[in-house]
Amino acid sequence: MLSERMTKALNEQMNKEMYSAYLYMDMSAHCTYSGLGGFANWFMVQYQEEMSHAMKIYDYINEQGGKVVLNSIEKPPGNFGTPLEMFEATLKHEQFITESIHGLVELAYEEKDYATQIFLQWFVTEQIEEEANDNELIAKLRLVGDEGNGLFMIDKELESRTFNPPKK
Ligand code: OFO
Repeated sequence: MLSERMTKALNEQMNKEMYSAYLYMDMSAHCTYSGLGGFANWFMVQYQEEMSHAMKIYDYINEQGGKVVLNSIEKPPGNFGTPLEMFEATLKHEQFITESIHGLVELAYEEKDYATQIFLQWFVTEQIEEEANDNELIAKLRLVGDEGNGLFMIDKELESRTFNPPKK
């Protein structure tokens, strides 16, 4: 059973995950428009991942007998700049999400909510991966700079990313 405070916090986190999905969907559109199909694919897979994160929380609130509350989703900023700037913005956003997840874990400890503590472990691990992926791409993009060939090669590499739905 979830406390009122925990239900509210989980609903807020679900909204943040929906915003992440919306943000990456917009970034994907920006990359398609800029002729960067591989980057567009990467961000579209990221969109799918974020939707699955939101749904994981949605299912958990329901399973625990809580009330899912949907709120409006903020508009993404829209002007994304170069691929390097996009990944720097992505990392910054994921660091914000990591902090938010850690805040939820602290609340679960404070409330002695053992079920939610276990539930959140998946998200703690996932955030390590999310930030590592962004850091790796930032390093590669810094290496190639604005050089067309290098960007083209990274774009090719990102074409192969596929979405693997998380296990229940
Ligand atoms: Fe859901 O991990 Fe990114 O935001």
